[in-house]
Amino acid sequence: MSEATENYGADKIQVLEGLEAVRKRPAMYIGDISAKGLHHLVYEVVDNSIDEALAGYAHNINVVINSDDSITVVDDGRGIPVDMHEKEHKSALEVVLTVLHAGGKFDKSNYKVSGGLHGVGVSCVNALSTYLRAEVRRNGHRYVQEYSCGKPTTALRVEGESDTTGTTITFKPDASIFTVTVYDYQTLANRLRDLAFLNAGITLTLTDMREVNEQGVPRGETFYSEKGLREFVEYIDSSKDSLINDVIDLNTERGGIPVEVAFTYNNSYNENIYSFVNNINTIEGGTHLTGFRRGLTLTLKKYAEDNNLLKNAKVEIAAEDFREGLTAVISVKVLEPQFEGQTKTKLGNSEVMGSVQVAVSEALRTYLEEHPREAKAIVEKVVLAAQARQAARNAREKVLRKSPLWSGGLPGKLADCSSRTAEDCEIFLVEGDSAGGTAKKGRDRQFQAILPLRGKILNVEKAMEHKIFESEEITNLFRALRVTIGTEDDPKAINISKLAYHKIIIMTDADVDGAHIATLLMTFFFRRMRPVIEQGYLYLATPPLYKCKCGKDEEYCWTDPQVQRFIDAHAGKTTVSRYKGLGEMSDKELRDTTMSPEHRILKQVTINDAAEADRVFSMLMGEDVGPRRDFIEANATYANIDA
Ligand code: 0RA
Repeated sequence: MSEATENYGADKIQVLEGLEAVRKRPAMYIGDISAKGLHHLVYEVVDNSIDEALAGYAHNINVVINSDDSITVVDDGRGIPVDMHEKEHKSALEVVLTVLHAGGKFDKSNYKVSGGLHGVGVSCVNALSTYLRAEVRRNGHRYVQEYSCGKPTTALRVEGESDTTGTTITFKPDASIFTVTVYDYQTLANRLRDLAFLNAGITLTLTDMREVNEQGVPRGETFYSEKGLREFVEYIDSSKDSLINDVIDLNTERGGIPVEVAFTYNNSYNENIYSFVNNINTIEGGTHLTGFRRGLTLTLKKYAEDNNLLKNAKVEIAAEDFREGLTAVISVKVLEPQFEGQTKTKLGNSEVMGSVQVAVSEALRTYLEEHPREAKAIVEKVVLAAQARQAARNAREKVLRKSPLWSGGLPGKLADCSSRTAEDCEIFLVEGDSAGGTAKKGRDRQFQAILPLRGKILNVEKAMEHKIFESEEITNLFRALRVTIGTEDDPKAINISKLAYHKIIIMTDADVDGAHIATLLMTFFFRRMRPVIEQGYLYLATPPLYKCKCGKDEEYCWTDPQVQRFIDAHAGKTTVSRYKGLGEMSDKELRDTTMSPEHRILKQVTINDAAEADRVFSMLMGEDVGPRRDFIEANATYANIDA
């Protein structure tokens, strides 16, 4: 191709079009424009620094949430090159920041294995930010360039000297694009913690300048792991009762694919496997997960048979029995990953399956041979799981014979709505019969259904499988939602295809008991109906805490500053009454504040980090009181709980 001026012009237009396209259809590049996409911008920038660390050059990555909700990411790598890029007639830095997918162009070493979910690069972050400032420390200088909406607003300039190297990117997400522009500390902390475990030896810090204490110290944390996945597994299981007091781990390369795995067994009934490809959480699993499962099952089975440990089992052992109480983290690095599935988080590369299976089989076989006591404990747990599965099947069949879930038999306490279009329908799970009665009067019966729940539901974190089918509150819940559980080959399989409501709203009192009931219900959905959460159907209602009154003027308030604003805005005598229970409200008040779509505030329950959610639920619902109290105290100011 010739380098004629028209061509140069055409090139330039194409470059502009690239980033314009990102601004026009941001969701195509970063997934969505809600809180998820907003946080994704940070991951995109951090991933570039992680790559620099994996290449062996950066050791520290600092993320700062600035007081205006802009973000600064600092690393101590080599610094993004600033020399002129011949074809583009601009600096390499500018190409990285303004050309889509430009990241790979410079890296001859092929080290780029980390990468955001969409792997779109830092140019997308630039396109979606009203302001971006890049500082590069390199060649003894400190270079700076600024941008707005993806376009440079200044030339690259030397601001001073530097005796260190590295890159600092500050960006302010465009509020005209994102529906949410406030960063959530915990969401970023969870991701940085994962990254620290997944990339042993790198130090990551998070600092929140929006929350500075009286001593002038901002909220913050440092994440560092020396042993990587082994410590990740220990962290996830920290509130669980361990079965073997050991983490089995491996870090190897098979068929050119780096494979890292760590796993252990605890005394719970849950299977807990987290898998990552190039540091991306593959929520839908894929070939690496299948390889792990096969390696685990075949190796354990062979060991048990060879050592004559199954002779007293008297039940058939299924693949899932080998995974009860298992906690595992799998991390592979794949050069050209193929992502499939609904959310593009399922690894498709078939060659990965064998690599993981062989690596796991070898490491596990060695472990079992060298640890006969632990091996025996694991096999005994597997046999117990098989027996419990059989008992659960019997209990389920007994319940279903009495009143089949599929017969359309709805629980007597359910006040159903008239619409049959699930997308339009809502069900309120209400604490107590009295609040249930108020809610029935206050609802719009066209699309709102009410199911009152008596007191505290079964804690599924501690209960055995068969207890779940014997609990009336829980079977009522399954029936009301029209969700069925268990098939011939998978007793835990959940079928939500006939789910009658696309909003399931937990409505409890704004006090400690209410919070406990909401947590029990969330635990239940998390452990037993996770697809309901994953598809965005689970919500928490937020009843107001106060009612302010001055003459005829009335206002419901949720926070102290809101109350103060009401008082400040009214010259006369104002009365502030405090609502504690839903039962204290009239049906009209409950409708106007908490139930009607026009006025209510619903909080959607999401799982942005399943490993952290698992750890928190195990801790909140487990036996150990100490960590639970610490957690509630640490989070009381962030949650709206009236403790
Ligand atoms: C390509 C080449 C080189 C550095 C980087 C990329 C780089 C990118 C980012 C993004 C954030 N932090 C970063 N640090 C480095 C260096 C090539 C060389 O020095 O030879």
